[in-house]
Amino acid sequence: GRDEVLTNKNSKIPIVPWFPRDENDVKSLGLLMVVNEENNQYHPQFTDQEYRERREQIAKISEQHVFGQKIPSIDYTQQEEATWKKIYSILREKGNPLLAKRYLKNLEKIEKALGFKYKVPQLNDIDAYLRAETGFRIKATHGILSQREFLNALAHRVFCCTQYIRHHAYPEYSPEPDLIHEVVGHIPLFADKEIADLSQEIGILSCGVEQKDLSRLGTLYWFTLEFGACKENGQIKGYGAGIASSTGELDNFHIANYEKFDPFIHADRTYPTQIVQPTYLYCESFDEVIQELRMFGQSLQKPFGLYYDFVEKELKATKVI
Ligand code: NLE
Ligand code: FE2
Repeated sequence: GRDEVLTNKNSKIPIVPWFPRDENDVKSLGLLMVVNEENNQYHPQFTDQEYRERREQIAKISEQHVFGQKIPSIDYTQQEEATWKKIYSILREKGNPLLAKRYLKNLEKIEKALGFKYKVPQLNDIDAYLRAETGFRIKATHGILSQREFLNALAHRVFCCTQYIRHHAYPEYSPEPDLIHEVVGHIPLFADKEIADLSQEIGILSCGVEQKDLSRLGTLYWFTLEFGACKENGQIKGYGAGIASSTGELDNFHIANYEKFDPFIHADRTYPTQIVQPTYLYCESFDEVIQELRMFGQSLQKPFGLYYDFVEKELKATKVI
């Protein structure tokens, strides 16, 4: 049975950290949220009290979303609508020459379907779009999650997604994920079948893994799906969500350093989370990104293998040592 995989039969002590096994477990994700202590003290997003109150108001609504039920709509203010419109059009303009084709192609498709140019999209509509395209689903959350929860959710093809919008006075760069980052950055990637599958694979690897390897997986997620680049016709293009969602990051992308991605080296590298990236890691092609991450995944030691059962919608163990 289920418990035997997770617990030592004699002692009933879990042999691996808890992870969501089924749809019901997914509902409880987001409760461990840890506050990022590195928060940039000078950014208006953390210093403006009026902004903080509005952010909390939306975060409360998101927190109450029960996975599987309709995601609550947010009545965005005129100022929030204006921030979205302004930054969206700049992102499109600056992103076009710098971002990977497979990202741009998906963004254009969603943009048309959901009218990104004209208004702030609602998560419930995006959820419906993603479900139809790749079977990815959205769970609304109130802020940045622990690495474990965020990655574990991916194992169930669930993307935990914030709904508040970055500060209007400095929309070029948000020091924490916000709706613009999630929607403009991540959604086009989850709408891509291969990237959706890769995300789920990383998620499955993260389930039950010990803390050190979890943090290495989180770092690799950062250097690929958040800030990764790959060559396209000999030129390095960005495909990571954090590049695509920030005009500050796009401006930096021209002048930053590039290094060839090697998961066995870069899994232990540190990176800034409150300022633009000093270095972007690239692969020769997107296929190479997938291959490299798979190779790394195979090197991880876990007491059992896991696969996702699409019919029963739960994770099942393959081998128990
Ligand atoms: N720095 C990103 C942006 O401005 O869109 C958000 C945080 C990404 C981890
Ligand atoms: Fe992100």
